[in-house]
Amino acid sequence: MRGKVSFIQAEPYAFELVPARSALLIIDMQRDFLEPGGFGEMLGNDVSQLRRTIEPNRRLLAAWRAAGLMVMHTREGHRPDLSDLPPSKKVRGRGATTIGDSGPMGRILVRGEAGHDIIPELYPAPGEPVIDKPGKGAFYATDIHSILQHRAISQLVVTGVTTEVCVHTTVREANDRGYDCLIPEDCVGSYFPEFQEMGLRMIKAQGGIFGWVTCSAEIITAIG
Ligand code: C5J
Repeated sequence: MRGKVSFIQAEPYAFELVPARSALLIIDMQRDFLEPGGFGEMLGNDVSQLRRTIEPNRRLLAAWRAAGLMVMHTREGHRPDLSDLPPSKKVRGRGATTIGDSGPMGRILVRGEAGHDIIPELYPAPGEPVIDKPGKGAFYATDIHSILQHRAISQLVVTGVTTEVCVHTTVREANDRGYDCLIPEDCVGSYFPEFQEMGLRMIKAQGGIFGWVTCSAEIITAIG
């Protein structure tokens, strides 16, 4: 038995949501990526491009929680001793300040530091698993797949930042492992508007090669 099915308007075609088999996966809504004065802004990025996703995510998260469905969060970051940081990632970008160095909100992308934590608006509730991932994808070097399998989850609503990096990598990893991924476009963000647009187009191209794209209001209506 699949349980109740809700049809959600999406591209390239309607998504058959089975709430009992679905998890909301919120990617890397961390202070260093989103907050003014954080690492993202220090690198010259326009954080307003990401901050516009906060309110839609907040509404979707509230509806998802009210429906009693599974929620998971991820954070990109590394151990304080940086032993899980590939040397290639440490030097990438040739910046003066890189991962592990002191930044505006503590050591950059290091677990336990203020900037590494999730923004207060979307803070995980007790019982919601938080996946600490050293890479861009949520499935690389984490236990997320086991956790989802134990809960018989086969569909993921994926939100968060950034669209073309950690959201995309996660959706591709999930797709290859057999999960159906639905992406509400107002709940994912990129510092670069052109990457936001192309990132979403890539997901739904060729009959939904990596997944489906919708908006959060459609999901909220379906689970209400
Ligand atoms: C994420 C990044 N979360 N852009 N990280 O997308 O480095």
